[in-house]
Amino acid sequence: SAPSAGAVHVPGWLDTAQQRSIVEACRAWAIGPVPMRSAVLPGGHKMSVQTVCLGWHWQPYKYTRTADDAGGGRVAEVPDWLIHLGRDALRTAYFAEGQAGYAPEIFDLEDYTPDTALINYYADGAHMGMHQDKDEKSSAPVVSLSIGDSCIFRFGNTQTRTKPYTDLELVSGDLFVFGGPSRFAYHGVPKTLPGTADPETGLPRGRINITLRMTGLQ
Ligand code: MD5
Ligand code: FE
Repeated sequence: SAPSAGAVHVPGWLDTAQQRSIVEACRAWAIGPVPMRSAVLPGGHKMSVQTVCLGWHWQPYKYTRTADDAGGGRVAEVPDWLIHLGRDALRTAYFAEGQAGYAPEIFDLEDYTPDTALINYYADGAHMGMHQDKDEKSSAPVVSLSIGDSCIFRFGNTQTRTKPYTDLELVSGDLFVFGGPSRFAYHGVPKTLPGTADPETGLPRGRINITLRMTGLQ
């Protein structure tokens, strides 16, 4: 089936108050126990996006419990409120009344227990090249939350990092769930749109994206 079968975009899912409290939590996580950093790719290129991780520490291209590339500390746990927010996101995207009816083989929502969250911060000019998320050993959906500046999100296909792809705008408060065939599709963020953030969220500049994932690791 089409890669878009399990991909559901829910514009404006988070209200301003929810976004504000998430931004506040991100400000604390960005400081420690493992500080936010730009990961360095095997070829030596430093990513323009800055990342702080919960549960597991992601580095190109693996998950570890301790941050061997950022001081060696153990990352903070994924808080229960964020796990519950992830389940709410799936409920909205896949099970809500009037939803197009992608019937995930997956589960029982209670089986959705994201054990890692990657928090990406895009300062002005930051971007993310086309890639697949395949460091996880689970095919459970990825929940993506966007706060701050809008961005152009490039949603591709499972075969190549090039066309066909669709460019769409992700706005502060938007939820995107990537399950089913879309879970392993190529995607990227060619650019953010500086100056589009609403300061009421507590993030006057830049873009935060949080992804909740099940790693399938022990
Ligand atoms: C972001 N982050 O906006 C994006 C949102 C990353 C990353 O790409 O790896 O940190 S995640 C979007 C995503 C996940 C899994 C599948 C697909 C998209 N997809 O099929 O398009 O910072
Ligand atoms: Fe990704």
